[in-house]
Amino acid sequence: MRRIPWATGALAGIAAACVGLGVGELLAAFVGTSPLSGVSSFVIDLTPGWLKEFVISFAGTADKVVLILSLLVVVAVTAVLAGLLERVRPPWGSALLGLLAVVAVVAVSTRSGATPLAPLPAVVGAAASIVALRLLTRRAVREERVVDAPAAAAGSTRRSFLVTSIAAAVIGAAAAATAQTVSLGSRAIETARRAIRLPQPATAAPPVPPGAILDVPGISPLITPNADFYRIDTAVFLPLLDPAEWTLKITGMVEHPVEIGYDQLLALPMTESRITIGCVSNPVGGPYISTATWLGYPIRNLLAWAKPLPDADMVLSKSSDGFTAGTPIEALTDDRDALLAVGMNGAPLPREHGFPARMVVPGLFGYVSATKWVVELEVTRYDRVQAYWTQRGWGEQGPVKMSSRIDVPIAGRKVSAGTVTVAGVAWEQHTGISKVEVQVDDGPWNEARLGDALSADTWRQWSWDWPAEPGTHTLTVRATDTDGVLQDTTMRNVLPDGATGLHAITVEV
Ligand SMILES: Nc1nc2c(c(=O)[nH]1)N[C@H]1C(S)=C(S)[C@@H](COP(=O)(O)O)O[C@H]1N2
Ligand SMILES: [Mo]
Repeated sequence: MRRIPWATGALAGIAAACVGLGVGELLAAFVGTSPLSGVSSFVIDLTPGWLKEFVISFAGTADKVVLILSLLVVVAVTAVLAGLLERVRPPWGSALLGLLAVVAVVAVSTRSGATPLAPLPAVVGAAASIVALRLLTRRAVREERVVDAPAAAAGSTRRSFLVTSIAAAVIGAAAAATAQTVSLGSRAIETARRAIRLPQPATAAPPVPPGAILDVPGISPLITPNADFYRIDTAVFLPLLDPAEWTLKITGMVEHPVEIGYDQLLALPMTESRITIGCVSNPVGGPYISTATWLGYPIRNLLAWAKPLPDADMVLSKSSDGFTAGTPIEALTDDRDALLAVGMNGAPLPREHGFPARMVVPGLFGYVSATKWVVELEVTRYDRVQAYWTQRGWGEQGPVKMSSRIDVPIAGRKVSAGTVTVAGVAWEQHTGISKVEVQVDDGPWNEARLGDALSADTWRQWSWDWPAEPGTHTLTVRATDTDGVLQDTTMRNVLPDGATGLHAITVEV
């Protein structure tokens, strides 16, 4: 067998390592631990104090960069060795790459809190690099054989090895770099988020009365845990906002533009309020509505500093990712708890719910009021500018619509005859619910038991014990608000300003 030139072997090794890094780091964006970050923190743990201090003394906060670069140099040298070995003594080059994988697996699995899937990206990445090394070496060998063939053919095949290996190296390295910057950034923000200590509220929400929570299995919890809170936004990648750099600006038709940073915001007297927010795209009976205990600063106070001009009628809130919402200025200046929120159920806002700060406005759909990752409030007028969803055909003002939902029994499920508890939630934020009724087939409306209201801004749980008789039945629910208005029974689609109609389910007894 003809031996391939040593430079060819080295290139094959580098390309194979890049492929492995790219596959491993990309996979780690979804599952397991990033091999590069796992090995970095492993190395940090093993590094003696004097060496750490030495690196920090000349590199400062770039110490992580120095570490990653050193690791990459080690990987590159090993990769070149692997390529050269594979050229003369296959499969010892592949074995050397396998050894790198073993180091990575040990590193990621010994991190505190490592899950069983933590080493998966390292293993899959190593496998990909070994396959790449073998394929590239085989192709190089094949090309050497045709070197004696007519010059044109030889040139084109050798070019094919070069093109393939350089392309593999570039794509692999780019994939690794992208995955790394995305996840390094998000890890840094998550670390900053975890370090935040939220202040105690100056105005606390009254405790939840025991009568507000109905003991029915399967009913929506009165306060939605953060992990279960519905999520709607246009963000493909979550915005990465560092609270140390974040500010909120109040601009536009104001006497005094205002700018406030995160620490300044946390130092203000905070209000705690339990508020239900919902999405205009929630179909009747749908899931896009949840309730949290929010901690934030009243937006009316911020606006009071800025002093809006008298002819302003809208506040255009802007997210760092370009989303905008247009909120009627009255809703932000009247006495409701329209908050610039920093806390959700006792924790700093989760990143997917707008960290470090978002708006929460009782009584309005999210798309006109609940801007996450908010960075600017521009005081303006509806006849001057349109917000994101309004430009796309949705209503301008977005007040919520009264609605009620059956959570249990689950639609289409079989239940046994006898007493069946029918239960769910009903809401009309900032007005409040006074009555919920359930109808079986075409029968009379039966008044449900209502959980105590927390406030006009939160949904209420309801339940009704149904003496269920065998057969297939339709259950329908309707609510009445505290003004005595009955829920709108007309079936309307979510576009342009929210669905109406009654939620009905069919169950088999
Ligand atoms: N930055 C930003 N904020 C946003 C949105 C968005 O797409 N981007 N969507 C809005 C919509 S349509 C809704 S219903 C609520 C949802 O908030 P949640 O994801 O915390 O439940 O956020 C609002 N705030
Ligand atoms: Mo929404």
